This record gives sequence, structure tokens and C-alpha cells, in this order.
Amino acid sequence: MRFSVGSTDRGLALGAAAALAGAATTGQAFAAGAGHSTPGQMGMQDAVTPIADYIHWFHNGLLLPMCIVISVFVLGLLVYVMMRFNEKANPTPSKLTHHTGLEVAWTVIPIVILVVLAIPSFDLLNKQLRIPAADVTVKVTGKQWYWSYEYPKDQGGGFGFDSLMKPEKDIDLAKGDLRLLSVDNEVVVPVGKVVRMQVTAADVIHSFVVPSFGIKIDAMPGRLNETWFKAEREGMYYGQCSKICGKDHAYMPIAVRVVSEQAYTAWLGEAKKKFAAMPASVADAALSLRQ
Ligand SMILES: [Cu+2]
Repeated sequence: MRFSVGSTDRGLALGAAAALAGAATTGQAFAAGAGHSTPGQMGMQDAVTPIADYIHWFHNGLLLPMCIVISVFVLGLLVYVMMRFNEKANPTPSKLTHHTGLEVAWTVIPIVILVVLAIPSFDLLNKQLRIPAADVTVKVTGKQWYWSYEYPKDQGGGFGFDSLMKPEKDIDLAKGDLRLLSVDNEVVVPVGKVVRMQVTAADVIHSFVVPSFGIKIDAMPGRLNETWFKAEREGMYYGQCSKICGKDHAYMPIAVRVVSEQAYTAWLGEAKKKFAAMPASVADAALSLRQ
């Protein structure tokens, strides 16, 4: 027993050391506050929007403590019943079948619990679904198996591009690339601004998700869904398609770069030139060649 505990500890320590050494040598940015999951992480990906903060509070501050209290209470009741009312301890059982007070209590208390949960839950839903006046609108189209983004003309855009996962050979860990998450063309949005994402799909149902922003919305063919976020910190934030959409479902990451207002304006200028020359869908062309 002692040996197995020791070896587990050693295994964990070795694993942690290896992970740290790996991170140090490869330069992979596993810093706290990263917009992606990190090795050995507990809990949720860091929140950078008021909605994600709200979700974290709802889960960690309300739901989880409630679950723990209820589980411990039920476990305690079970143990009490087993000890107090087993055949040895209680040879002549009571014939009682109804107890009005108890029945009222076990009906009313769960109702109170549900109401306590419903109030912040509906408030959160309301905040997620009521989109404030948007500073920037971006249209996202889920495709098999990548994402396309369009920036409307009236906001200094007027271009669109495809965003495909970087293949293994192009991943440069020293430059901060992440396997299965980094893409060729990132979505760029300004910090501290309300960004409205209009989400749809071209073929099958996908799901546009960025955990750090607290957004998750289905991309449906023939339907335009909307969601929004206001990122309060610059950085790279990653998400993944979260609807089983086909064979490359796991390889259509979402990469959002949140930058300063000036950097955003500069990027708009560059992107307009860079993507103007591109055909409507380079990736579509590439895929049709491959088939
Ligand atoms: Cu998908």
C-alpha cells in the first residue's frame, strides 16, 4: 500500500516536472490567464468577459456549494437511517406511513432551492441573449471543417477569410503556437468593445464556442444566430467546434485575438489588402481539389 502511494506521488511529481520542463524548453505559453486549457488545470478556462465571470460565479459560487451541501445532507441521512433503523437497532418498526409536516418540507424546500437557482439563471440567460448595441459585427460561418469570417463594409471591413487549423508541420511552439488550436487566419477584435457574432453554417450544424468569453451558440444551416462578448483583456483566446459535425470535427479550432483599438484599426487596413485578392473561399477551392 505504502509503495503504491509513494509511486503515485512520484509519478505525479515527475509528470508535473516534465510538464514544466516541457513548457520551458518548448516555450509553450502555459501562463495563468491563458485563453486555453492548461496542463493539470482544475476548473474552468479563465474568464475575460462579464458574461463568463457571471457563469463562473453561478457555477463556482452557487451551484457547486449547493450540490456539495445537498450531497452531504443526503449521504448523512442515508448513514443515519442505516445505523438507526436497521433490524438490530430497531427491532419493532413504527407503522407510520404519513407525516404531513415532513411531506410539506420535502416539497417546499426543493421548490425554494429551484427558485434560488432560477433567479440568477434567467438573469444570466437574459444578459446573454439581449445583445447590447454592437461596436463591431463579425459574421461566422461553420463549414466542414473550418470557420469563415466576414467583416462588414460599413465598419471598415468589406472582406472575408477562411480560418483553418495549422497543420502539424507549420506549428512553431516557440512562437506560441498550440497544437490543434492555432489557425492560419485568426479573428481579430478590439478590447473593451461589444462584439456581435452572427453565426451560421454552410453544410451541417456546428457550434461556435469560446469558453473564456462565455459564448456557445449553434451554427445552423439556413439560420442566423447571434451572440455577443466584450473582452476585457487583450490576448489570444481559443475555442473549438462543439457539435459533432463530421470526420474533422476535432480539427476546426476557433482562435480570437483581442487587441487594442489602434492595433485593430491597423489590422483592418492590412486585412483588407491581404484578403481582397483572395477568391471567395480559398479553402473551398482547396477542398474541392483534394476530393
Ligand atoms: Cu463543426
